Amino acid sequence: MLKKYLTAIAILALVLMTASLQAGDVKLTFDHFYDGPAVLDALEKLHKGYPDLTELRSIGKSEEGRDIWLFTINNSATGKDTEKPGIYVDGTIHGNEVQAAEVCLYLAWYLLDTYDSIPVVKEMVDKRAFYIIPVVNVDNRWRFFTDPVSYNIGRSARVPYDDDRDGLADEDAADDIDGDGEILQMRIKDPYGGFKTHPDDPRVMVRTKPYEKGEWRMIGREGIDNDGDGRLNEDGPGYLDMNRNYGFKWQPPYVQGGAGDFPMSAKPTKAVADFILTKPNICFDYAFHNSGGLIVRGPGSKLAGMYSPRDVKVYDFLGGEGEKIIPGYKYIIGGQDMYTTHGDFDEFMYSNMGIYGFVGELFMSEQERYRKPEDEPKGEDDDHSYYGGTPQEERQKFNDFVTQGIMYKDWKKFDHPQFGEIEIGGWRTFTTRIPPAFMLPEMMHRNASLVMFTAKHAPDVTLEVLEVKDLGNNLHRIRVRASNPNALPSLSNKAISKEIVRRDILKIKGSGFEVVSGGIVEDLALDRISNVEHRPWMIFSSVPSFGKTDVQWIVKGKGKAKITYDAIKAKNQSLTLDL
Ligand SMILES: [Ca+2]
Ligand SMILES: [Ca+2]
Ligand SMILES: [Ca+2]
Ligand SMILES: [Ca+2]
Ligand SMILES: [Zn+2]
Repeated sequence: MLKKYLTAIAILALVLMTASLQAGDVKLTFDHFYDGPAVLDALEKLHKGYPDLTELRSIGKSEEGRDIWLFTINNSATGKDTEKPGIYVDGTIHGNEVQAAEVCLYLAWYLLDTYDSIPVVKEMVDKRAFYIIPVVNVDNRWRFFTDPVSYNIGRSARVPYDDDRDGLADEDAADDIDGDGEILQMRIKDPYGGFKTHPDDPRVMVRTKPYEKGEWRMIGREGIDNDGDGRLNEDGPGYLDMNRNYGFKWQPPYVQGGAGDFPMSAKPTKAVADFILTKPNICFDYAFHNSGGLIVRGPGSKLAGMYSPRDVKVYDFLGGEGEKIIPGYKYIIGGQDMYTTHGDFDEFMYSNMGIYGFVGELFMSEQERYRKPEDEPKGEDDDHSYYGGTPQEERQKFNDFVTQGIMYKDWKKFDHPQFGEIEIGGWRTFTTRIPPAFMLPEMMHRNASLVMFTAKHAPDVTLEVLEVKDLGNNLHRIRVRASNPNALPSLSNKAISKEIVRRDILKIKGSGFEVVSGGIVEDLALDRISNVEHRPWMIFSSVPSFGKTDVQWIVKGKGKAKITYDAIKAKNQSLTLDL
């Protein structure tokens, strides 16, 4: 009777356990943007829905006192997070690059929602730890939804900074002078202003030829000269660019704009770096930004030097596959194909921490086209006449016929306190670096899929016995192989060469025998061994990308031997054998 009762309890417990892991329990939709409170609400829902697989905690506070939320996905039933390869993913270090947070939320939701239904996802969640920070710049992403802003306002941390060195900090930001809740553009009638109205579309201005008289002058972002210094909007909140504030070869603001007063001076920068230091198992990171449709790797500057060919091979494999997973995105080298950056997160992760990583530049303006592929025009990237190679009048057609005109605000007269009669209008806040909401789901799924692809390629090391050979005289030769079928090695070449992380340890232990020698098998066929000089039972090494490391021990005596593989960034393994 008691037995029956206990069985019933066990079954009930099992039912309750599986109930908390039921897929599809948490309904999140991805056809819109999540504002500040909605991001936290989504994370809380996911945590509540999958308490056994997730953890939600704050890693610190921002300048304005907002929490920076870390969402960890780890199945504790299959081990502690730090015992598994870790994948770090973040978004929105630049507060205006909002959709980066949605990609992070989507990734978290997808991994949990399909845990039961897609075997590959279950395996990935069971074997990896995911550390996801959807919003690093919590202050300015929050404000992107509450304050009047434009698509290019809010990149900075909320650290006051005197940009124009007049002794005042943040005294002249852009202003929503017409009170419509957005910061748009201002133009004023001026025959010498360099722009004229497009003959087919009065919203569009085109540059005048040098000998031509024009009609308009662009006066910049909506605003007034708040401090009366004769300059407009010259000193908005910040500027401290957290992605120039990290510690690897940090350069002062006169070399690197936005670098801040010293490395890690912004609170979120420091909080993220401190967190990374607590998770040495992280083997790959993905940081989402906009825009450009890019998969970017370092080096970001010449100061970082060349990356080793071994590491470049790993990057090239993942980046090459990434271009197929996200059609249209290009895999590039930041400092070479884009522009030089000092003190960025990606370089910190690779050069200081020895961790591979990509920057994902979301959004391709080319997708907002209104033409047939054979009619591709060739334009330069000029905000006024062209954007992303697309003439502005074509972009307007996309706006009119594909988004029903919500992307653009028509020019409207306004009496400016300093300029007199002007006009305000232009591309609205959720455009230009941000896609219309209907284009979000595919972008999120494909980018999350590339993260999952790299996660699958985290090191999975297995041990096998190649040989136990009786050499006579009570001696045995043991050869063991540690192999890795995935693209990420157990340690990057950077981590090994700079001794950032201790190497993997292959160890033989037991009683009744003595380890006479031990070493790495350089060539199995030629019997070429690099023997270790001291403590031959313990061999420091690593397991390469798509490869193996063979080790050999010669032992004297008999008994049971336990062979272990102990790694920082791969799961530990062990096997036993009888001698
Ligand atoms: Ca100032
Ligand atoms: Ca406005
Ligand atoms: Ca000023
Ligand atoms: Ca001013
Ligand atoms: Zn960015």
